[in-house]
Amino acid sequence: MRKILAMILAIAMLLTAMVIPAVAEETDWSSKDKIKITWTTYFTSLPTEDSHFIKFVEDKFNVDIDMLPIDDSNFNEVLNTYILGGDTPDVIRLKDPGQFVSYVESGELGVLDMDVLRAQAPSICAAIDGFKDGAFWDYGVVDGEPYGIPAVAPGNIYHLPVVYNQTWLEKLGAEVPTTLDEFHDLLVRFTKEDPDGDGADNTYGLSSDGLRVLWGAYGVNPGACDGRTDHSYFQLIDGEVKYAATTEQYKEALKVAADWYKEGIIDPEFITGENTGGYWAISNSLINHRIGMTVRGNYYHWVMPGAYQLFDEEGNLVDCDAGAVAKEFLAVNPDEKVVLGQPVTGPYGMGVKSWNLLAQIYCFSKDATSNPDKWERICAIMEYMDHQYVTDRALYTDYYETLYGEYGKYWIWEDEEAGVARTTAKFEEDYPGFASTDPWGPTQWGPTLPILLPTKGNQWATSIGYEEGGIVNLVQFSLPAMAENQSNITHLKDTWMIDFITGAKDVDADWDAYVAELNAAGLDKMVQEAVDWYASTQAE
Ligand SMILES: [Ca+2]
Repeated sequence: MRKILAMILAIAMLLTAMVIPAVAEETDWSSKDKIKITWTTYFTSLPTEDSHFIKFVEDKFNVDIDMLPIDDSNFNEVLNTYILGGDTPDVIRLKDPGQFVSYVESGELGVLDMDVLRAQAPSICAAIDGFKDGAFWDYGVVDGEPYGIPAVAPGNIYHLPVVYNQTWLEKLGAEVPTTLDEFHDLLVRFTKEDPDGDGADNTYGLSSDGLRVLWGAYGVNPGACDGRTDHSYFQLIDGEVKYAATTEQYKEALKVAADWYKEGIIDPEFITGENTGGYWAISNSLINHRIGMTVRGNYYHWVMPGAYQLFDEEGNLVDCDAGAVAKEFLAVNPDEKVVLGQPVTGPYGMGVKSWNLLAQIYCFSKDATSNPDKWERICAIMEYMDHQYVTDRALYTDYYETLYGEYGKYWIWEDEEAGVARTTAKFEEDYPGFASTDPWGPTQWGPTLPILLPTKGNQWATSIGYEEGGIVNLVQFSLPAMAENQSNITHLKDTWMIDFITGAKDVDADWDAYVAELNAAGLDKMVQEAVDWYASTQAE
């Protein structure tokens, strides 16, 4: 008996010894000097100094947090005044990553000690390492030196939705297309076979946003021609940095678009775009039966009611509601449905635009990075507060239990099996102003991570293959020449796109004039800058 007990104890000790290195080392911060840290975060109105989250961070990490009063609406301008006044905040959640390189070049930011970051913020580093082979670290590197931590908007892992009017498909006895030829055939049928059944010749295949499927089948995203969200798309093509809208692939695709226009399957109103007002993700052209498909918004905007199920507060599985745009569609067409398809396969593979994944860059004052005590503390705080984004169940649960308290009051499992929590109706009632706008305080202290929490909605998007086939912008923030010229260049690009498609210009005969006009407006400078930036991120 004793022997067995001794053996069990020995095994238990062995197990303990094996487990210890895997658990993050707990530092007793109270034994260290108290330090003051100026921090910036997301809020729309100022949190109180003794808000729940600020107090928590101050107590746990033995720091005095000065949360700077820079609200989101004029963040860039106010941040600038701090920096110009010599008061660079210690922790900068840089809302416009386009400012990052110029801040580095004017000497305002500190170089990160990556060894300390890796030791104190293992979850953050592991998440960035594990996403696209760590490629996003490059956004924080200037001339081979690390100055920033990329914050990723993980929902943008899913490409833009390829939306079809399912009721029209059913009426025509057609399937969701998978090749460019099938896609074209369907557009012809949407145009010629009266899919809305009103007896009038008043429908088209697609409009400006739907053309993204054609561009994607040629491997590029030159943007829709309504210009609003498609500035400066750069892609790595055959190892070279290219501006998408001057590539040979785009030129080839434009010829197809011009043919389609002649054929009458593109809505002539594509020139002004599909959204005639209201919420940005709405395609009025699709909702109002002008066209049969679109590529607009995000997948969750178009989810039909009951597409998947999720848990309510009592833990019962219930049908999901319609997404924001699906709701508008159903209000006009209560007996119809939309369905989400994939990009189609064409001459250069398949793909469709993804929104930028780079949301912000976290960067730091020289004082923060050169003072080892301060840098260590900042890294540890970001790590702890970022446990809200991780899939490690123990860290994630600890975060909720420690910060939101007793289970059931302010937080519950949205899906316990999947490990996704959410706040309760009681929480929304007690703290009605999202995140930092109330005595609860700011919840965002470190970069959002490229980890997609398996919410029921995200599980559904993954199940329909929406993580695959996105065309990603290589330069996800604006460099200086880009910032200066891109509005004008995008406008020219859009005007020429319309002229090429409608036949006002000829793709072969006028292509050189098009490229020359963009270059005269600064495109060549912008491309060179992108090439140089990309090379600088590759330097050791
Ligand atoms: Ca009709």
